[in-house]
Amino acid sequence: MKSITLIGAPIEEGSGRRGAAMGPAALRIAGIDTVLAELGHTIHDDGDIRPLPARDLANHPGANNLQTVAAFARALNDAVHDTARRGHFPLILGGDHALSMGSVSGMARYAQEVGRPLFVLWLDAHADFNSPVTSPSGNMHGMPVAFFCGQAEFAPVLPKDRPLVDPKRVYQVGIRSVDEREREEIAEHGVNVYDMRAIDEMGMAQIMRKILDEVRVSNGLLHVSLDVDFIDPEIAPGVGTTVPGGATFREAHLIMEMLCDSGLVSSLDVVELNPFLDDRGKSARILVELTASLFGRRILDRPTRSA
Ligand code: HAR
Ligand code: MN
Ligand code: MN
Ligand code: MN
Repeated sequence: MKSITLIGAPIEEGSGRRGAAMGPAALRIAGIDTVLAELGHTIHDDGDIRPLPARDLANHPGANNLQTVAAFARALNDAVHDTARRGHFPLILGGDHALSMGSVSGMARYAQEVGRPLFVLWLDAHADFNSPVTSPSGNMHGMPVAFFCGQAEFAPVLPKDRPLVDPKRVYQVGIRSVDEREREEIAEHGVNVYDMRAIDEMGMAQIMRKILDEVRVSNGLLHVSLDVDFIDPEIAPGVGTTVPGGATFREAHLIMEMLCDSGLVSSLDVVELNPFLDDRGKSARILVELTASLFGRRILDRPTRSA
């Protein structure tokens, strides 16, 4: 059983619209703490994080709301790192995906301290590998992966000498919307991308076994970042950037159960939920269900068959 610390990150300034700041509240209302407690875990809810002002940063034409985004990144970088060091599992309730600039950087710091490599499983329709130079929108929720890999160093958001994530240890699954220049960046830096076609051709189980094997042989930590738009918008409409053709309910559950069985997951972000766009709490409830599966809820008392 785990000690899980919930960290709310009500940020919406990284996305181009309002609403994601209500995400942490919606996840709590959907019962994320109760569900995890019922599975036998100990839950600590640290409430919503207080962003530290980032008035030292100048406005940047290619990075919308930089000061606010940086404020959340700084606060989360510290909170997630401290949580992991206390031996707790950080569960970050978003908030738009720009928050992963901070959460993943905090875990990278922790991983370095314990001498283990950090892997990232990025479940998303988008690659989020833009920088202020390549981004077509300037929205920073499209930039966190480039940021924590050290490929978007345009302003001192976090210390330059912080531990970075090796892009070759980033595994993206569910991808179906990538910008022109983002595509080149991903290829250049060796990010592992399993797009929807790969899922259709290989099947989710085979992809997950490959990824989990890589983490296991390296004795790595695995940070999971779950963007609502990874899931098909028919079943999870509560997100600002829906892309058709997403993961099914069954595929998403399979991932979570395999992650649980692996015992490798060190930290989790649940991001991009926009309750203002949701259909009667449907998306919030699905996210809570998926989180429960990652933390041990299962239908039958048997592990997923391997190989
Ligand atoms: N790639 C587009 C951009 O940079 C859209 C990014 C949208 N990102 C998210 N998170 N919603 O995955 O503007
Ligand atoms: Mn995303
Ligand atoms: Mn997305
Ligand atoms: Mn580059």
